[in-house]
Amino acid sequence: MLSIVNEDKRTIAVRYRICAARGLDLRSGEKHRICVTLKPMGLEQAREWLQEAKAVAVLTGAGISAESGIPTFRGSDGLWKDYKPEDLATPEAFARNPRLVWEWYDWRRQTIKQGKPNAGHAALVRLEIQKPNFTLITQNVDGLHDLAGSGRILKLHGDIWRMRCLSCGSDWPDRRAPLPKLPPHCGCGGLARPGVVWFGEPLPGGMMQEAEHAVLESQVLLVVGTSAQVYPAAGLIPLAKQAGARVIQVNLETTPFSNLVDCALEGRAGEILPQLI
Ligand code: BJW
Ligand code: ZN
Repeated sequence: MLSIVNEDKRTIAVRYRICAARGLDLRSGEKHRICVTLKPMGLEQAREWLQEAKAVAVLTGAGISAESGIPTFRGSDGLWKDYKPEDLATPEAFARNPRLVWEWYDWRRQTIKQGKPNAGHAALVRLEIQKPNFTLITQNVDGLHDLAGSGRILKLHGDIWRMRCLSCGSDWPDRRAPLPKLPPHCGCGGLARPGVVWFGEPLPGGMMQEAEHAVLESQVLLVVGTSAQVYPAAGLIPLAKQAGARVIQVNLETTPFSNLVDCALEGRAGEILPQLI
């Protein structure tokens, strides 16, 4: 708590401004954030572009679900801080030790199950209703866009709530968390794997082409909460620029495309998206 005893009015005013810039509320102590009053630069312009556009594509990443309590992958609190992708998110890792990989996915399914869609997911549902031509492309496997009520979703990296049999190839939904037995098996006796896309695996058939098609016909691409480091998903951003679309990025941090996009809004998706839409 900052002390304001014996300080003149001007000093107090300056302290308020510093606290406001850091997202802190001096009156109620440092821990209370006053996010609603902070408007990122360019928000009005971005809102106008979105309002005018008839065709809009949205690309989301783990950051949109962070405010629902679901860990992201990269960054100081990300999953890759404690786990190596090559130990858990590759077909080789699964072949080596399916039980270990399933333990990680079972833990993540339990975490995700506790999360609810947030104001960012809800804003994208409103945007879908407003636009005659709208495509939601997500790298997320958590299913929160479905729970929020989004319609058609291009899930580039699959769905953690689906399973696939390595023997007969059938795939089915399963929302149990925790799973009763690890690793899970198919009715045919074959070993089941999570219905997600690991490094080195192709994306679901035809889905990337659908995503590219949507981006190419959009006037605006809204990119939310992705570090834009994983391909081919990240390639949609320069593709949109090449095709002449406006690109609006919403992220807590800068990304490799911050200088390329038309507007990079820095802040939380759950706070910025409701102001934008
Ligand atoms: C907030 C926020 C808040 C926080 N508000 N913001 C070209 C160049 C180089 C490499 C390649 C290339 N093409 C392919 C590759 C290889 C590879 C790749 O990209 N590697 C790079 C890492 C170097 N790609 C692949 O292997 C892909 N497959 C492929 O290309 O196949 C080709 C092929 C063809 C034919 C036959 C065989 C193969 C597959 C990629 C699969 C990625 N899988 C994962 C795991 C999914 C399953 C699971 O969940 O376990 O997908 S990895 C992980 O990263 C996950 C994510 O979807 C993906 C992207 O992460 P995302 O969403 O960007 O999250 P973060 O954590 O990185 O970022 C979060 C962001 O949010 C941060 O910026 C924060 O600041 C921000 N944020 N809170 C707003 N509140
Ligand atoms: Zn089977």
